[in-house]
Amino acid sequence: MTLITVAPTGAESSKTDVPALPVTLAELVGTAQECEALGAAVIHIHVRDAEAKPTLDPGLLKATVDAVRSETKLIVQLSTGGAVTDPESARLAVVEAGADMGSCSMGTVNFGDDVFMNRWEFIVALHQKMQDHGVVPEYEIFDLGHLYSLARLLNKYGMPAGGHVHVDFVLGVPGGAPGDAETVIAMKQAMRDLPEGSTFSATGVGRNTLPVMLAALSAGGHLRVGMEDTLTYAKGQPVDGNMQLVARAAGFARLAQRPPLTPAEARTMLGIQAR
Ligand code: KMH
Ligand code: ZN
Repeated sequence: MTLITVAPTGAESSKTDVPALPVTLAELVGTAQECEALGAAVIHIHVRDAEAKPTLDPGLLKATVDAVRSETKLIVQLSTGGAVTDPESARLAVVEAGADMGSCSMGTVNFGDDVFMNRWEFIVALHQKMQDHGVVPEYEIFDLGHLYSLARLLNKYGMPAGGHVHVDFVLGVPGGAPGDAETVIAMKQAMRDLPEGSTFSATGVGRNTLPVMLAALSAGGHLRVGMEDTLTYAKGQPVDGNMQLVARAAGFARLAQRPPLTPAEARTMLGIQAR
């Protein structure tokens, strides 16, 4: 069975450049419903403000969690990564918005021309705050060393809420690990220091999406897809919407005889309490 996470918006693309990007609450909820119907079980959310700019405004985050909860059964995962410009204090406050899950990036990485900063002390604070609030992390892995940092984190500070470790390989970021089959396998092997039963999903940015998806499926991994990572469906063909990417992932998962997990099944796997 395959866990499909949809990351519909991200913080990097602008609505002007990408009109199909869901940026309003209504657009996000509509996308969530359609992606759930197609096989997504988790939604990784970045919120936008009235000008469609990325924001970590606590009120908007809470309203978004509530709306997606009331209209879908999806597991709601808020991004604590935000945008590269977001301060640590605002990123830590995301944990209080009432989501089921939060992302937890495991190290600093060059991010195109920017730097996505994740100091060790910040990672520890985020991990501990999620433990305190019962928020289940998805550990974001941009490079091989991030897996060794995660093993160190768990050894020193204990298991996450829910008692299950789930990581997401984000591959092909300019500055991070490449998005190819060899890297998926290398990262899977580097999970040997994590607790028994830990699971991984993988996403390839841009043109890396297909090799990473196929490698992850064949290696027993799960999938993250969406317009946060991929804006082109095929060479010269812009993505119509997140639904197209989820439908393709669900199709590949079925072909691999590992059909999509329902949100309820995904809750069991990830150690998230039923609602
Ligand atoms: N927007 C990136 C700077 C996350 O959501 O936790 C960070 C990111 C990772 O997207
Ligand atoms: Zn994100």
